[in-house]
Amino acid sequence: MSFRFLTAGESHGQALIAIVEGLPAGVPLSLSFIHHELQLRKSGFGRSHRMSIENDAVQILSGIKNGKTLGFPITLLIANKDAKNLDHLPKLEAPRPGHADLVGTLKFKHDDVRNSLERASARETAIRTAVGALCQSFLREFDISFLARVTQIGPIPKTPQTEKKIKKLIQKCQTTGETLGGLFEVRVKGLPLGLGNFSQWDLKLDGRIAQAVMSIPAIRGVELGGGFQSASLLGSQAQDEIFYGVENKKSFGTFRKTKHCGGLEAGVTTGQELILRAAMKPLSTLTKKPLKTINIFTKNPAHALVQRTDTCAVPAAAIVAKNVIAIELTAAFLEKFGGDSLEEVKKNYAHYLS
Ligand code: EPS
Repeated sequence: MSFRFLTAGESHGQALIAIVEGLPAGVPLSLSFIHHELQLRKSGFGRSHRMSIENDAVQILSGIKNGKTLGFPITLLIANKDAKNLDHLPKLEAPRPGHADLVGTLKFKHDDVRNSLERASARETAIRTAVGALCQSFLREFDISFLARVTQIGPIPKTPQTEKKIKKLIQKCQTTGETLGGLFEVRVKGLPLGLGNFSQWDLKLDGRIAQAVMSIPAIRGVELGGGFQSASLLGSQAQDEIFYGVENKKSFGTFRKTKHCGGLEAGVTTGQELILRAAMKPLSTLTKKPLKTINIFTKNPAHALVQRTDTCAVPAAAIVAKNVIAIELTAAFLEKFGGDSLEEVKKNYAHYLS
């Protein structure tokens, strides 16, 4: 059975839901780890007031018994504390540039910009983070571990020395109603050589990971390893030369002295660390100086609608990225080593590495 999942829910609907299928039976899952990831997603300076309203407590409605997966569909639910009766809210007419507002309203022939805004909201990433946390728990059984960190906020590189400067910039933007983007990095250690497949374009793991990260609202760029900088290097400088002779079963004893390829060659993991960086644009709700738009009914010029927003959500996006990458890696791992029970998957894995 292949690994797959779906999410449902609106930002101010009753709940966010995911159904996750294809995790083998016997995977230990800790609710507190899922909550830990969800709390990380809510954290970071510059987040909106919504973060203090929601507790993001996950309920597991199916597929888990005594803290272990049963091998059946797992249903996760996060109730929205800020749920509203969406039938009775005033209609929104002025789509924000840069959000789903305009394209969603015209595409679905809605008469209310709110409809698309509700589903396209980054609130959906809460339930995807919960799915990713399940996947991280599965991958941990194979000593695969994840790290996410913010490397830049707005124009300021993030170092211990610049933290105060960044905080000040975010505070200034909070007062002026501006928003800030930034850069983050995700690293994954312990991956075996051989996840992903170049025999078809859509099986290539670099593409699948990039798509997952690009699907996070406001992500505008993704790079692996040397990424965009490698464009200015010579061929002799931009590859990771191959050596042999390390005690690393996961790479069959091969190793590299450089990290240009970011842990993937031809869409297949090499057994080195996976290194991904992404760029997030500033969010498009500007609370004090709304952008120019049109009224969808009159077609007259208007100011874009204003609603609660984050001033800066880059730390949250980094956590979400870590988790959506965990989802793609889990899918690829199960494609290669899949079985109905964790024991079976572990046997397949051990056999491959031996
Ligand atoms: C978010 C929930 C949203 C926003 C934010 C992220 O909640 P609300 O709309 O009630 O404030 O705070 O989403 C956006 C800024 C966006 O543009 O989508 C969350 O849970 O991450």
